[in-house]
Amino acid sequence: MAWDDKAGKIWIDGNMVDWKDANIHVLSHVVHYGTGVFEGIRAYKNDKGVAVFRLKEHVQRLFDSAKIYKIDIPFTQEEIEEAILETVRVNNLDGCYIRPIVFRGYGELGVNPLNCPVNVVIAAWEWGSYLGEEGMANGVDIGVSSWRKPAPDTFPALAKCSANYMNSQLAKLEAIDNGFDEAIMLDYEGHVSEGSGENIFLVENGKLFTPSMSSSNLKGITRDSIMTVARDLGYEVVEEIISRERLYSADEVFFTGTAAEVTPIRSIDHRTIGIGRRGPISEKLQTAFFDIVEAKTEDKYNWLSYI
Ligand code: PPE
Repeated sequence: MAWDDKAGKIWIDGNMVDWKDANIHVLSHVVHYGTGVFEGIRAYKNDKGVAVFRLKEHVQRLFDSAKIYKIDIPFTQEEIEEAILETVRVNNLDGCYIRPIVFRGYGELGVNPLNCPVNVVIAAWEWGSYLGEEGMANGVDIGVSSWRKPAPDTFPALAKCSANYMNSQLAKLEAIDNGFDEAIMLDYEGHVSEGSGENIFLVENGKLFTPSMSSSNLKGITRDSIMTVARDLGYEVVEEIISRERLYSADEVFFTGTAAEVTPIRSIDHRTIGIGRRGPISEKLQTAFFDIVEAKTEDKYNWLSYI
């Protein structure tokens, strides 16, 4: 197991706990029913220090996810923001991935969650390229999953909740079985939604397209960042319903996500996309993204919170 001898501290309900002692009861509500909402955030080391990327937006989404499931977080947003910075600080981490999770803990079992306490945990660790260094430079191979995203009146896509990721896992497992790096999922109507843990963009004739929020996708913070950067660079960005076959004929396709950052896609369902490796616009946006987090350009959108 990769984490067998892991050291470090994990923030639990206001206290720093040793990594190895950060345990919960096996009958916690979250273990049985997936009763958790979480975030994935990255921090980057640059010449000015260690900076957490879009901290406020991630914490806001965490609170929004919790509200959907009537989970009252027993801390303020400011307290959670500070706890996230503190977790990175005490672990002496440079570039890292941060995982805040709010869940229903140990109380009683039964679908009704209301008699279980709400626990808050923040962990951080080093996490390299999500789909591999090689994929960042040359692109990854993906397949459209036979598993669809849930309809809007089933699992709300705007909530980043633990249970949603059982659906993502079906797609990811199928992708691995088929020799792909990652899956792309369609929504309940058969339109392009997103990857198992990423949003998706297409480039057609120099214009960017991404599925609108009506396609059961997560409102990705990297998606928003790339739309902002792209528009600033003079590209038109369109959010609309996207049919599957447009993926095949696009000039470029790429994933965005906290873990995946900006990952180009070189093939979909064994069809070569564009030039068969990272395309010029994907590269430009990837560079613009890393220039911001690595403080090579001015943080003009105020996206960095230094620890
Ligand atoms: N869609 C899904 C389903 C998703 O899980 C993520 C993030 C995104 C889109 C992109 O959202 P954002 O990170 O705000 O740009 N996936 C997280 C979890 C990955 C994991 O394997 O765990 C992440 O990237 O942190």
